[in-house]
Amino acid sequence: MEIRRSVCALDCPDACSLLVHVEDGQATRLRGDPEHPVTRGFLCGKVAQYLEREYSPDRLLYPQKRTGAKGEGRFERISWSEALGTIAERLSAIARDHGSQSILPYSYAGTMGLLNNCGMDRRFFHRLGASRLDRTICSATGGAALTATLGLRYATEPEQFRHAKLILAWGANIHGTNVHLWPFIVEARRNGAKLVVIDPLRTRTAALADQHLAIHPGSDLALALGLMHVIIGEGSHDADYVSHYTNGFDELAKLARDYPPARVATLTGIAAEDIVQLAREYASLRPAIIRLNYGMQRSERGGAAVRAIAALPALTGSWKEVGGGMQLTTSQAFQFNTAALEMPELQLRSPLARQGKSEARLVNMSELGKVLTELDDPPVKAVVVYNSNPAAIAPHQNKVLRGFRREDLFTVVLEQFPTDTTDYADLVLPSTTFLEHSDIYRAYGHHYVQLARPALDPPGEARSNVEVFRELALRMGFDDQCFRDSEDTMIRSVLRSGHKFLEGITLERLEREHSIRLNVSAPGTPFLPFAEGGFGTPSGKCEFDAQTLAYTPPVESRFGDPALRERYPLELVSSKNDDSMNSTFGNRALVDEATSRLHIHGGDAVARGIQDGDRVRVFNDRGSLLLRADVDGVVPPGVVRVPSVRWNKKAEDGANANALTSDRLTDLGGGPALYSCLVQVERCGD
Ligand SMILES: Nc1nc2c(c(=O)[nH]1)N[C@H]1C(S)=C(S)[C@@H](COP(=O)(O)OP(=O)(O)OC[C@H]3O[C@@H](n4cnc5c(=O)[nH]c(N)nc54)[C@H](O)[C@@H]3O)O[C@H]1N2
Ligand SMILES: Nc1nc2c(c(=O)[nH]1)N[C@H]1C(S)=C(S)[C@@H](COP(=O)(O)OP(=O)(O)OC[C@H]3O[C@@H](n4cnc5c(=O)[nH]c(N)nc54)[C@H](O)[C@@H]3O)O[C@H]1N2
Ligand SMILES: [Mo]
Repeated sequence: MEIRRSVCALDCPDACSLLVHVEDGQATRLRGDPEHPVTRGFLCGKVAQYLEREYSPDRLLYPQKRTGAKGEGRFERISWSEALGTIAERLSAIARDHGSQSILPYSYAGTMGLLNNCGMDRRFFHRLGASRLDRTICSATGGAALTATLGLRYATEPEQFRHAKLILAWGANIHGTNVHLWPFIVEARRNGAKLVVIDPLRTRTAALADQHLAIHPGSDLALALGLMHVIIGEGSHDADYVSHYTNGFDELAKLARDYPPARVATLTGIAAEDIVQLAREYASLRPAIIRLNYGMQRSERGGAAVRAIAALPALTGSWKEVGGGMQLTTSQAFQFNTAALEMPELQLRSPLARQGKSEARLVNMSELGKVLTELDDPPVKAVVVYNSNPAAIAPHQNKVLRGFRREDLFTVVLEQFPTDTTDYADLVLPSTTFLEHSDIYRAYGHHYVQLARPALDPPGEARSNVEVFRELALRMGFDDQCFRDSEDTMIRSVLRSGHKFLEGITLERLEREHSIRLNVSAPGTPFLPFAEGGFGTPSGKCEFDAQTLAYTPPVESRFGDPALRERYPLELVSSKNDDSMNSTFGNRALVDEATSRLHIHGGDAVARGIQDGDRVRVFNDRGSLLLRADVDGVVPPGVVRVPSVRWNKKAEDGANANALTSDRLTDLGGGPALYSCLVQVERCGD
């Protein structure tokens, strides 16, 4: 038995360091590296089962071309040579006839590895002059909010949570989606810390907390302003920190005066005394830390909510304390040379240059339905999908699928599995998993750079994204040297940014050490990103910007558009399923079962004649969905939940929660307001 090393590439804050037990070339076991400071020797439920996925009989092994209608999923095997030749020919013809911007890449974070996520693919599409994709589907709203308020998407590291005395999990299902933070919280609680969860749902995390505040979806901005009302009103803010390192305090104090606890209680559904207590504890139980995750920013006012919450640690001076501050994402600390990896300047060698353009148009992935059915000048004529399953994960699914069914759309999908999206492809190319290719990894929940080499051989004829786009570039006749770069050349160039956080981190060192902490602070000392200001905003200060923070409820919410609410009185939260990863693992029966449930409150169920286990129809103007009712105390009155998302093709009605979600954008960053969604539910005979 040999132990090989790898890194979990799934789209998760934890980016775990893995040990792969291999016997006769076959992996027999996956383990979390016990020596990694954040992985700490254990894996989440889904990745512990990853070998089942790795060796699944459903894996795509060969290139295929479509033989049935779009959406039917009937294919026949072809050679790589035929597949790549056809793609090169079709893309060339489409670029010639409709302009290069009629070609659209569509990708997200199926793998977080830089080379396969945003490496050779970016170079290829830039050289082609294709439309650029604005990758907003997940974190754009929160990211834009942090940039506006803090200027840098830096965060308290997970290792410091053990020093906190108060931990707020705010729109963060830590135990479900970020379980490697949990042991640090357990340690803090052993030392007397209190854990408060602010979440509409009684998640795994909420059930394990000291206190659960079941907030109305989309009302976090009001709660943050209510906390400020109490903190500033009682003078428990840190006047010294505020005066040195922030801008706009007087306007913020004025705004907060309009949000007394009684008013905020009505807006949020949280009792006034709980709001006062939380504010007092946040200001006095020191250090206090906020683990914000992306849940709350998938709502119409999510950007302003994140801005207001990100102002709290500056208001109380919590950034000064070890175990204080806030974590939404650590991602920007990975100051890689992404320009060297992605090479946007290749657009100057594309057909765009002949039209006097230095870069292609930017197309928002969260509006894919509109993009495929309405976008003009030029319309999208070809879409190349990789690292994503848009037929399942993109909002306003019926519009998305109408787009994918267009006979005049040429669709290529690089995939490991026969997903809902591959069913619409003209050509499907089999992809390697992270256990089978080289890559370099960042994380969004810790500060370790990691390297992975292939631990296993690819099955059949699967190839990595890097290999496919390299080969396609050659077939298209792109003779630029960068399309001959090896993986190692790409890794070296991405590490060479000159930023002090990466100083001394080389491929050779990664080869020896596998995982290396960024130089965010001296070894053994905590990273305190904003202890002495140092914000990345133009002013260098934390920007409160009170004029952006007045609260209005989302259109699709209990206090939103009254006419809409009349027809669709329930708020749907289609948040993450604990034991899968977006649509990845949707082939598993257990996942399909969990993601086919509608959690509904007892009162709302009785009012509709619904009993636990009944078949129900959930619907709004955008679509309809058949599920099993689960009357189990997970949701408060007025809220329903579908753990997300299942594979449409596994369902009798061929749909999932995104048949209901809207493609309305949030207030910042162009992200999708997935969790601002009104629906109605009815009982449905068997
Ligand atoms: N098990 C598992 N882990 C995952 C994933 C997965 O699918 N499954 N997905 C990965 C990905 S892509 C991401 S981005 C991260 C996301 O990780 P999280 O952000 O933790 O995940 P979400 O489930 O989107 O949202 C977190 C919580 O926010 C709550 N929430 C929803 N609306 C509101 C609101 O208006 N206010 C408040 N306060 N809370 C609200 C939800 O009920 C949910 O419990 O997780 C990653 N990890
Ligand atoms: N209703 C609802 N919708 C949501 C969400 C929600 O909470 N609720 N969450 C949103 C969020 S936060 C996100 S991040 C998106 C996620 O949406 P996606 O990024 O589409 O994520 P997955 O559904 O996990 O699909 C990733 C696909 O990439 C493939 N893949 C993995 N590695 C590779 C590789 O190396 N090469 C290739 N070619 N393919 C690979 C996997 O097989 C998988 O099918 O969904 C969004 N949609
Ligand atoms: Mo995400």
